[in-house]
Amino acid sequence: MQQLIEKTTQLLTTAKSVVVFTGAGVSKESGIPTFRDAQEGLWANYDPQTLATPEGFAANPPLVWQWYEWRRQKVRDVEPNAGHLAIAKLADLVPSLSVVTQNVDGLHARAGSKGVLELHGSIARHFCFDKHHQAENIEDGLKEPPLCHCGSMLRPAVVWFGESLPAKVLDDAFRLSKECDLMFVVGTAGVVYPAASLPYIAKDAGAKVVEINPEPTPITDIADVFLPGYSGQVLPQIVTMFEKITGSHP
Ligand code: BV8
Repeated sequence: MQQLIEKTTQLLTTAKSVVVFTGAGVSKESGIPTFRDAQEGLWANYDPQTLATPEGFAANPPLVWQWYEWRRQKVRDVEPNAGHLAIAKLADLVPSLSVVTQNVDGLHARAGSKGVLELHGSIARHFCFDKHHQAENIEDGLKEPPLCHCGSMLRPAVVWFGESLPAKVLDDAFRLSKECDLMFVVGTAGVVYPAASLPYIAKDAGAKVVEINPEPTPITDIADVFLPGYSGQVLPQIVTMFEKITGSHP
């Protein structure tokens, strides 16, 4: 692993523009279960891929609302982990670094990362089902969706399966992936599209790809470096090594 960390750090020393593309795995060590983990407790017999859909919500608004309420509470109860913090710190050490995440938990921003591109929206924001009117200050602990001033049910401002990603965010993510010379792919199974296409776009545009994941994924085939480990352990080692060889330790 040490040599792989060194190889990664060498790539960082020459990188002008870095993209860090993350999935649920980067929040695992904060205590947020990933999509691949069996759902916990009372949600054990529900499949996220049916709950996280407009059809799932329309079929049972209270159930889907309570699922998100449970997840929102979980996110509130946890802290960003050493992986999130290392990504935020790395942004101060390289010429340019952008975070593009599939996660809806807001932990990158809470760790200090700026301008995070949230491809799949945010569990902390809401809009109404019919018109996407924004809604603020939603009461905690509700058992069913409150109504918008227009009468439509409120829902979390996340991208559900079968829904389009926010066009501007996706365009920015495509542009950054084409322009970067180094992309970190951290904690994603790489199966949900169009997000999962970003590492391939970066690679095709000539970027180096470094993947951090305890398991290989489809993206491992195109990775220049595969670091088989937990992001909360590997990322801080990369930052420490980078500071050491560049003498950028403040
Ligand atoms: C779209 C927000 C079309 C919600 C999410 C059939 C019908 C309908 C659609 C499709 C279909 N077939 C394909 C599609 C497209 C579909 C898709 O890709 N499906 C997949 C499942 C095949 N995509 C969509 O529907 C997208 N929209 O295509 O629109 C369209 C086009 C034009 C016009 C109109 C419509 C929308 C997809 C977004 C869905 N929303 N989230 C919510 O959160 O509730 S996706 C959600 O799941 C996450 O955001 C994330 O993207 C994904 C989970 O993936 P990962 O992040 O990779 O997490 P996962 O648990 O899978 O893996 C964790 C990884 O971490 C593992 O590899 C593990 O080894 C690793 N790990 C674990 N611990 C650690 C670690 N790594 C590092 N450190 C650790 N400690």
